[in-house]
Amino acid sequence: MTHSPSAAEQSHYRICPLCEACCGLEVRTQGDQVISIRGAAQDVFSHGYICPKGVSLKDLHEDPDRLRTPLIKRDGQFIEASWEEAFAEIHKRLPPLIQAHGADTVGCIVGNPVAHKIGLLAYFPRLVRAIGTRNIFSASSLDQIPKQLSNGLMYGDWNTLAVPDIERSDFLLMLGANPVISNGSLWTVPDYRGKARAMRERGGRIVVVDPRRTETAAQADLHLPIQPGGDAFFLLGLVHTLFAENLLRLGHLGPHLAGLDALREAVHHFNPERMAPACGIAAATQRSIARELAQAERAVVYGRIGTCTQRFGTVNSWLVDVLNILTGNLDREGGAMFTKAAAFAVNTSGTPGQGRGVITGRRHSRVSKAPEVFGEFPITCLAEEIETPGPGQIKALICIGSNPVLSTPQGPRIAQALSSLSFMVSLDIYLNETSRHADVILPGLSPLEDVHYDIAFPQFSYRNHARFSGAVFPKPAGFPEEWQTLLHLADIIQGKADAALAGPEQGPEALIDQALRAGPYGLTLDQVKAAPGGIDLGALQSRLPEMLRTPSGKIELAPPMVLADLVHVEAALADVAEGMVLIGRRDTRSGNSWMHNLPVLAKGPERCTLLIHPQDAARLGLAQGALAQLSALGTTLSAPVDISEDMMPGVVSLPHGWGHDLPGSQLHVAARRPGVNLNALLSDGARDPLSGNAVLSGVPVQISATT
Ligand SMILES: Nc1nc2c(c(=O)[nH]1)N[C@H]1C(S)=C(S)[C@@H](COP(=O)(O)OP(=O)(O)OC[C@H]3O[C@@H](n4cnc5c(=O)[nH]c(N)nc54)[C@H](O)[C@@H]3O)O[C@H]1N2
Ligand SMILES: Nc1nc2c(c(=O)[nH]1)N[C@H]1C(S)=C(S)[C@@H](COP(=O)(O)OP(=O)(O)OC[C@H]3O[C@@H](n4cnc5c(=O)[nH]c(N)nc54)[C@H](O)[C@@H]3O)O[C@H]1N2
Ligand code: SF4
Ligand SMILES: [Mo]
Repeated sequence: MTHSPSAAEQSHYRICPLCEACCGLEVRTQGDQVISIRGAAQDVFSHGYICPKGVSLKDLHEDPDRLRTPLIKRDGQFIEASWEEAFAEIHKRLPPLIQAHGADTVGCIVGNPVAHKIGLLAYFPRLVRAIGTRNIFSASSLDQIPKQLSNGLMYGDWNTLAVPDIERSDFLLMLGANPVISNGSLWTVPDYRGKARAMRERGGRIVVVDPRRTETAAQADLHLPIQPGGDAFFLLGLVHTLFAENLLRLGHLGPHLAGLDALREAVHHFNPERMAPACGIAAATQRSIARELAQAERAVVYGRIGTCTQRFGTVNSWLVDVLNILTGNLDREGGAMFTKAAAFAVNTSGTPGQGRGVITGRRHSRVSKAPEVFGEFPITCLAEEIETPGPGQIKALICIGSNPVLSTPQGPRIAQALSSLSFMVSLDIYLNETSRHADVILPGLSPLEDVHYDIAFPQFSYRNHARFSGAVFPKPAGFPEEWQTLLHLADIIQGKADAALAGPEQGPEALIDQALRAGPYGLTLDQVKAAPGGIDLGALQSRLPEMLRTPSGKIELAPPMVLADLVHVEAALADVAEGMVLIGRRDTRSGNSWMHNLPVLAKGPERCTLLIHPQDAARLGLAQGALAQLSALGTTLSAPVDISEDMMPGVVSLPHGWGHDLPGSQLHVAARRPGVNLNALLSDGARDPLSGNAVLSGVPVQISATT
């Protein structure tokens, strides 16, 4: 990189792609150097908020380990290649496999960064269509798919998710989320901490339900520790109380509901006394929270990943919305409200108030027979689909911005399976734990070389907005954008390997402009580009019934598939947890598995530590800083002990996304403090059968002192 001190300093506006808060940043540059990154004060949505990850975009841009050319593996070694050579290698090896074994022989995995990149999110479906494979997997089944399923069944669209209208709310009940650290999820809310503080200053109350007294719980009015996996019982205790004590306040929702009687009947047996031992929250507390929720002027329940990554993830996600509905807080100021995104939302297109709804199980995975949900199979089925011979076996893989070796239960088994593939392509910016298994790696651009418009997150935002950011730096000559790479791969598969790369008329800017024009505000991309810091489209507004897309045109309060699972909730009441259980954790300076190579984030104390309550530590003879051994499913890992009163007794916490000591990766900073891979201890057979989501929390583990 050349430093040009004579060049003038310039200021650029960039929307951060590193988490769901989608903050606007001000990037100051001089020549081809980044001088500083700050929150953009003029951003109409984030108003200057930034976290340390936003600052790390400089390190990411400059990271010498970030790939700047395609790599091809020859005799087990990666060598740098031109784009032509890389595409030629794919052309030589992938289409013959499809011809020999059929389209399903190609698996596709799509990871978290794809949701933050318009060039990947809007274009990967075209690649998938070109291949015609059923074997699609994504990080969604490690994360939010239960919420998408429950809301799809209730409101008719996978992305119709109500979010807390925090700026006008008096009471927030939050489960399984830690937005002070995560910066929010399925709720795009930059500076949650500031908004929560403002809410409390005007007399609002926040209650956090979490096995750990998290940073979010510490800043709330009340923390209720819950037995991991116990949310269904707690939430059912609340719903039961609302019916039993006649606390229903349906208000404006009444005419739009279907299934109220079926719901009442279904929860009849789940009284708080029976729920208390299973969730660890006393019956009296369940009742008082239910009353508080019903009686608050404007209240909202919000549940996030901790409620999804459980056996009853879909039931939990449904119960959260049920509570908002029964207390009249859905689609109401200060409650749980639906956004009206400026572009790309299903719930602003087609016929208002009615639609086809969602269905699952149109096909089933070959080995476990898991139903397809939202067009995907559970990512925890990936290894078995590669390992198991027979028609439809996955022999080739296209991995787009995903690191399943670290992010998915039984990651080491996945690594083994990947090494048995006939051919693998990774679209990734690093040579890491997963892409080291590829035969060809096709890199993406630095986020500072890319245009940005969020497709997904304006559909879950605390306020309506339209924002676009252009590239800060020109992209390197000859380097395709990721959407061009995807379209070219589609061409190769369709026998058009000689086609030129697609031009701008097929690119994201044309797509955004079309979507904005067709959207509910009739905007154009030029208008959005011309507005410094984006266009504010106002506070959320009531949208019922126009946003519904169910066949009935009603909110389905009692989806049969979900009600049927209550039999299993009932049966699980008898399962008394014995021994220690493991939960995960996020850190301010992490982003799942891939940001540990950025110096500004890697500095500071060791983060891959085992949090344990003092009583448990004493009983197990574990001292602060000593190495503990954690064992499950025949695997043993060691991690330094961090004794903490914040943990619930009987529960320990280890963060995910670590384990950067695998041979063949090229992550020099991360390798210095690799940590251990939590997912090596988790079962890939444990799923919510409705949504296919993996169970990542409340997993039994044996802990001992290292001898
Ligand atoms: N035990 C446990 N496991 C978990 C979780 C948990 O809470 N506990 N959380 C889960 C959740 S919520 C998620 S979303 C998943 C994430 O799971 P994944 O999506 O599989 O994992 P990431 O760590 O986000 O890895 C992203 C990959 O994309 C690459 N990448 C980054 N930027 C770009 C880019 O611009 N272009 C391209 N092509 N590639 C890029 C990175 O190098 C990395 O290889 O992890 C899940 N795993
Ligand atoms: N700094 C940072 N930010 C991130 C990420 C990151 O890795 N680092 N990842 C991003 C991604 S991909 C996502 S999906 C979001 C997730 O955003 P959040 O949903 O806010 O995720 P977490 O911080 O993992 O919070 C989940 C909480 O659930 C708790 N929990 C665990 N088990 C249970 C249970 O059984 N019941 C209940 N009630 N709680 C439980 C955990 O203790 C934890 O505090 O964060 C995003 N933001
Ligand atoms: S909170 Fe999220 S979007 Fe905002 S600067 Fe940090 S990583 Fe980027
Ligand atoms: Mo996620």
